[in-house]
Formats: sequence, structure tokens, C-alpha cells
Amino acid sequence: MASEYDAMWQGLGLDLAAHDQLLQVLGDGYGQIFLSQQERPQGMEYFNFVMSEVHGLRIKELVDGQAEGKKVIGSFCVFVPEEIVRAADATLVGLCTGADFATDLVDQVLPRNTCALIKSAFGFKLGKVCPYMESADMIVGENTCDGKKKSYETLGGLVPNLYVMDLPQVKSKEGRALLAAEYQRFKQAVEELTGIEITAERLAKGIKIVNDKREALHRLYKLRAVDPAPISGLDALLINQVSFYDDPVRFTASVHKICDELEERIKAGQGVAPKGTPRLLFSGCPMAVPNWKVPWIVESSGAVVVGEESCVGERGTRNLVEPQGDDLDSMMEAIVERYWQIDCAVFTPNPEREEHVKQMAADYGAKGVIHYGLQFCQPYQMEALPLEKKLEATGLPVLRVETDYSMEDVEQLKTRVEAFLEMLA
Ligand code: BJ8
Repeated sequence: MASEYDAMWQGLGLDLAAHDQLLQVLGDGYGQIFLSQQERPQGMEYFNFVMSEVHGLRIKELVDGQAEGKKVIGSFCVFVPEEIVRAADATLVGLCTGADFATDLVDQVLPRNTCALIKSAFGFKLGKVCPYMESADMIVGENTCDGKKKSYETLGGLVPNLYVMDLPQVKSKEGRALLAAEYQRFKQAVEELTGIEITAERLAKGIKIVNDKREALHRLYKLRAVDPAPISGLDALLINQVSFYDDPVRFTASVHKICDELEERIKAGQGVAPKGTPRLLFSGCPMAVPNWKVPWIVESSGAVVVGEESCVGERGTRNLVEPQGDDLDSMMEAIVERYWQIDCAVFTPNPEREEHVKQMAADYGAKGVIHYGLQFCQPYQMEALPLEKKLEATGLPVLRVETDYSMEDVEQLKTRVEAFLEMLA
């Protein structure tokens, strides 16, 4: 089907037929999962619009910006500091994807036992269907899990602009020094890419934009603590997913707008499900767009998801950057301090994550936790068992789910989720 964006997509090197097919599947899935929900807040219309234009208008904005000299940087991880990118008037976009594509081509370059998230990014590249990857002026790969860091060696041969960021895996003094050094190196790389020197004034502006975005999401998270829940877990997840693509200032305003509406709903005692509906917390691997499978199964089984202990969720947005001074060094130090606290499972040991899950369950009134692990994701799978034992010892039941992006296990997962909900009742 012809689109007003065909010429732009072609210019980016997309395979139009394959891309059409992807958009069709995406649109159908979105309609079935999101638009069929009852009692959706009106403010979700903005996010519907963003999703309908996620490969269209948003890409046009980025491409138009590039014509004026603005750069686009793609990333696969919440350790890439958006503040530094913003300080150079560039845009950071997420490149993780949540759907299988071109799997036959992916199987030729990656082992079969690679997690779906990595395979998906490669599928979108090899299938030529990701306008974000194709429009990026720089792609940042970060050394986190083994799958990611080794796959970047292959990705480096597929894209001309891969920048590899090294990251620590132990929260030691040396690990922190590595993070600080890598953020300095990244700042320099961004300056070289954009031709803009990142001054204290610029960095302060970048910090403010990103802090504002996080604060808006914190406000949304707090409102989800109310019973009846004023917004579904699916819609809240979607907002988190959109945060990786949308213009941050516009996104922040839209999140505040929906929060105003949710506050009114709360005052009126209105929710997306009746008071007393079982409340669950997700914990584990990130769910990149359009990975909606398990939340959809959970919410269509009669529960409501009230929080995500995930990088597409609170792990990705917890804490603000709070500089102690207004000079460049203080700001860079505050950036390091904020990201240093991310409790990704690639760190060993990683005790903060357990505390955060407990805290979130208490704050949001969750009666149980769904541990979401992608197949072949060793860091999160390895943490799942001890985490489950510790949470269950405190009376918080856990359902451990191991899945991928296929729909083959939907019925089986549904049966397990229903049994879990019965147990919670
Ligand atoms: S900070 S969670 S975004 S690394 S699912 S690719 S871990 S095998 S995504 Fe992540 Fe940064 Fe950590 Fe967050 Fe590997 Fe697991 Fe795949 Fe994963």
C-alpha cells in the first residue's frame, strides 16, 4: 500500500514491501491489544497517534532535523546517557525491538540460542525495516551481557557507524572509574559527531530535559499505586516504550496531561478494572515495542499490572541527575552517579534489584510478581531463581516466565497465569 512516506523510507534504504508487511502486522496487533481495552484514558489518544506515526512522522522529524545539521544516535541500553546527547542538540532513539523479523537471515549470523531481543535488532537490520537504525548517524553498542557485546562484533560489519561503549560489571571503585571514563569518551565522540562543544550551560539544559521526562514518568508510576488502577499496565508500558522514540519535551507534556486526567479519575473512583482486581508487578528483561505479549495475557486474564521493574519501566527511569555544582565536572559526576545506580542483571553481585522489587511491590500494592525472562538471557534467568526464593520468603508469590517473541506459547502461558491468579485469590 502506497504511503506518503515511501520516498523517505526508500531514501533510507528500507525494503518497502517487507516494511509494509511489518506495519500491517504492527497495526493489527495494536488494534487487537490496545484499542480493544475498556475505560482507556482519553490521553492515550496521543500515544495512539505516536504509535501510528512511529515509522512515519517521527522519522520525518528526525530526517528534517538532520537536514538542518542535527544528529540522531541510536542505542540498545539505558546506560547510554541521553543528557550528553541532548546537550549537543542531538536525539537519542532506542533501537531494541520486540518482534521477530527476517529470522532466516538472522540465523545465518547469530547462534540460535541468542535472546529474542538481540535477534530482533539484527532481524530489523537485515530485513531492512528499521528507519531508526537506518537514519542513525551513530549506533552505540554497549558491553553488557555476553550476547550483546559479542553480537556487536558482527553488527560492526553490518553498519558503518557503530560506537562501542565499555561498561563495568562489578560495582567497585574501579568499575565506577571505568563508567566515568567511558562517559567522558562518549561526550567527546558526541562532540566530534555533532561539531558542538558540550559546555556546562548545554549540559545543564540536557540534564533538565531528561530529568523532566523522568519526573513525568515518576508521577505516572505513583498514580498507578491507587486501587482501582486508573490506567492499564499495557497502556503504562506503551508510554514507557514511546519514551524511547518521541521528542522528550513533547513526551513530557503528554505524560503530564494524561496524569492530570488520571488524577481526576482517581478522585471520581474510576479505574480500568474494579477495585480489588489482582495487582501484579513485572520484573525482568526489558519489553521493547511491540513486545506486548505477556502483559496482554496477564491483563486479559483478569489482573492489572501496576509496575515494571525493567529497563522499559522503573529500572530505566529511577533517580534523577542531581549535580552538586554548575560546572561541567560536577554535572558529569552527577550523570555517572545516577547511571551507576542502575541495577541491571549484568552486574555481579546485584543485590539492589531485590530491594527494588520488594519496594515496588509494597509501594504499588502488588500481590504477586511475574518474573519475565527472555529465553537464553542468562543474566536475568540466573537472577530469577534466587530472587524468587527471596521474594517468596517474604510472602510475595512469583511466577517465573521464560519466553520469546513467538506466539506459540500463548495458550500455555495463559494457563499458567490463570493458575497463578487463582492461587493469589
Ligand atoms: S541496563 S537490562 S537495557 S543491558 S535480554 S540483550 S540482558 S540476553 S537488555 Fe539491558 Fe542495558 Fe541491562 Fe537494561 Fe542480554 Fe538478556 Fe538479551 Fe538483554
